[in-house]
Amino acid sequence: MIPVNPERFLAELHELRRFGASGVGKGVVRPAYSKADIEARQWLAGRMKAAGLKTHFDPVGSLFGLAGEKSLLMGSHSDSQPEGGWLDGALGVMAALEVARASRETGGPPVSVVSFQDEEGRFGVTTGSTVWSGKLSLEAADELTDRDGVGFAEARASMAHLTGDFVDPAQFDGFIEMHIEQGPWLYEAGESVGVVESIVGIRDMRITFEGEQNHAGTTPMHRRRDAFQGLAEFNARINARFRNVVTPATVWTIGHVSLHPDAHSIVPGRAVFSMQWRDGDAGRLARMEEIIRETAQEVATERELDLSIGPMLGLEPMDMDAHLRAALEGAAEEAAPGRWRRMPSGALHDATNVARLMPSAMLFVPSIDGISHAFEEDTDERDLVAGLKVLAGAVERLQG
Ligand code: HGY
Ligand code: MN
Ligand code: MN
Repeated sequence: MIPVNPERFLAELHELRRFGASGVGKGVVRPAYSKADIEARQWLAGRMKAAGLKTHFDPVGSLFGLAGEKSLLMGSHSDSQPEGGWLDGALGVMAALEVARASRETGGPPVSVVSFQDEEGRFGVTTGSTVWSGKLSLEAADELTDRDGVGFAEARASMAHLTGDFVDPAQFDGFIEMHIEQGPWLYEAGESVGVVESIVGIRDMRITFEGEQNHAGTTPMHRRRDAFQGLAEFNARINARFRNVVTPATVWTIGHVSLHPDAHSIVPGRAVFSMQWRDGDAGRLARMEEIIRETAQEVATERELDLSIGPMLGLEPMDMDAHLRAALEGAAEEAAPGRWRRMPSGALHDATNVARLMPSAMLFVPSIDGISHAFEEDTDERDLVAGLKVLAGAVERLQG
């Protein structure tokens, strides 16, 4: 097997979490294009170079470590959520680097490494790999803004001194991404490896209700055009209407809400909120979209609110490649006999976008208590090392 070096891998993984360390547990604050993100990418480029890879930043700041010949691509992302864990994305990047380096050191198969930019969607949904895979043009991406109104073009300009052209995907013959599960199932079952069968689809949009800002003391309830009340009514109605459409695996989230002017004594005139939903079936996502649009319009009409709905971003449900999966399954059986499973991914990953370009697969390791997108995110280091060995074993099998 490719002789990976677990101590070196773990040491670098801990070094990476220094960039944007939150000071709470092992958490990080490393959103795309933040100072911490750019510094982390420059550090990562140094480690890739030291491993003998040719480094290249593409126009949006995704960082590649290229083997310089037809190679398997492995990696994930190194940007984080506004409050992120130390492993989400980072694990896949550092595991890929360790396998690529150990393989290179021992004359093994060529492996290239990638850290995609803005997988966490500060500006959209897996923005860097969505652009790289051609699903979103750079021009269209440049129109995106984050929740504070910062434009993607403006943000990525902060890396302009580092970036070059897009990397040609034809030099890769497949993609494998190692990632934490970010859910409870492996951890609760006491298993250490998950081989992903498919990744759910996602839809994401920003919705705005505009009413009338007014005095919270003198404005009678029946005369208000209260944007928050519109949001509250909308939320109650979609929860009721989704009941006969969804399954226990379907999820939907209003994770961002901004009320204007956000004051105790003022009836909110504007409510801007994110509406995100995910499911493994594209038809169900479409039916939920209809309910969302119809219900928003219905509430706006009833409450004399103006409604505006931003562009809908999304990715389709994606099956993982059977051949790559078989290599992961064989390696998992060898490294963790009886302690692995096939499973779906409820989280989105860059692998969804890369799978449109080449055969792709994913490998999960457990998340303690199923926690992720929180500073408390963590994984037992023995599971991190087991996952690394499965990754290396799969690369070996693919070469065979
Ligand atoms: O939201 C997701 O599924 C991913 O972690 N960005
Ligand atoms: Mn991730
Ligand atoms: Mn994430």
